[in-house]
Amino acid sequence: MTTDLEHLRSDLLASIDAASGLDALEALRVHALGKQGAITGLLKTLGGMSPEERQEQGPRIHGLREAVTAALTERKASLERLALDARLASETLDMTLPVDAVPAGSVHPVSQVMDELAEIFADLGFAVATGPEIEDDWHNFTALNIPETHPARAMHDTFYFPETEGDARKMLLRTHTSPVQIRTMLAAGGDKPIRIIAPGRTYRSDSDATHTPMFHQVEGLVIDKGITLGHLKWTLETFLKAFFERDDIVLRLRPSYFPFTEPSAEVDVGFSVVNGKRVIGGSEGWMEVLGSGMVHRKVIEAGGYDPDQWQGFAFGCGIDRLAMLKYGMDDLRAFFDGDLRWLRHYGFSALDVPTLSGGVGA
Ligand code: 2NM
Repeated sequence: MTTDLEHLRSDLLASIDAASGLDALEALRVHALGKQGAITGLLKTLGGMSPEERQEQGPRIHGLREAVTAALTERKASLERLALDARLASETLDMTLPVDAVPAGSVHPVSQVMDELAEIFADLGFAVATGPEIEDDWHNFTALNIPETHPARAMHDTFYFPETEGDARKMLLRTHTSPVQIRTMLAAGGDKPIRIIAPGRTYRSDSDATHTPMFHQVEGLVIDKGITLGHLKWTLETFLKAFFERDDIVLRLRPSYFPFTEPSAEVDVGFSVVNGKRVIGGSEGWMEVLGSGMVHRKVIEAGGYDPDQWQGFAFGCGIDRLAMLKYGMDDLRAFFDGDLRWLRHYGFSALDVPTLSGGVGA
């Protein structure tokens, strides 16, 4: 019996040591300690022994079980270590591989322009703010001085969600990024200045050669004490010069109407004609590119600020249109077709990070 146990022990320990993998090791565990296992069988014989015999064999069999259990645990850990090492060795990435060996995707012009906007406005002290695309009508309309009966609500061709039980709020796809400005003001708590741009997707039920149901907008908001139209005009002029990378940018502010600003101004920019195409800069004609104005006191109030102390200006424009003007694309619908030939032609390299020193359209 003693030599049988010794044999079993040395056989099992040798097999465990030699186990080639985790599956082989598991098979050994079942062979030794499973329901029908050799050691399990030995443990069962203890019941039929005389007390003296049990006193002698018990510790031996239990000792064997413990030794085999420990060997299994140790071998399992070392096999797992080996497997991990092998995986790490096979999954290494060669960081020195030249990037042109990798098939290149490209950055969509809309993404490129968004990066350029963030870069230019960061230089003027603006942070980028974002918010939900699914909004409620308070943040999208009411807070922006567009009440239920206001014709602008109808003008926005809003995509509404079906009403859900238990939710008094009307939910919709935001028709502009302005709700982000409201959320930013409310989060700021009414006692500190704000400088943000809010770029992102917006939605209106409108589809023709110059409108897609989803389009991209950027809006800007400055809230501070003593803000005037002069700040607005300088900011937009500085932005447009940086964005179009020309110094001969001429602005014309034309009185207009938006419910959320008072006074409101449409911003026209001078263009010239090069090879039959309009390009921004010069003064052969005017092109409307932005809407803007001084934030309406009701909107300042809805944002949790005291309009007798805090003023602000805001502006908005279409990113898709900005991209078309800057990069000479003339079909808006091609933007969202996902045609690889178009993307290869108009896309930007992921490595061309826009910087002011290198040119934002580098
Ligand atoms: C525009 C034109 C004029 C605008 C106003 C606001 C807010 F939230 F501050 F009131 N955000 N954006 C604004 C003003 C947008 O887009 C054509």
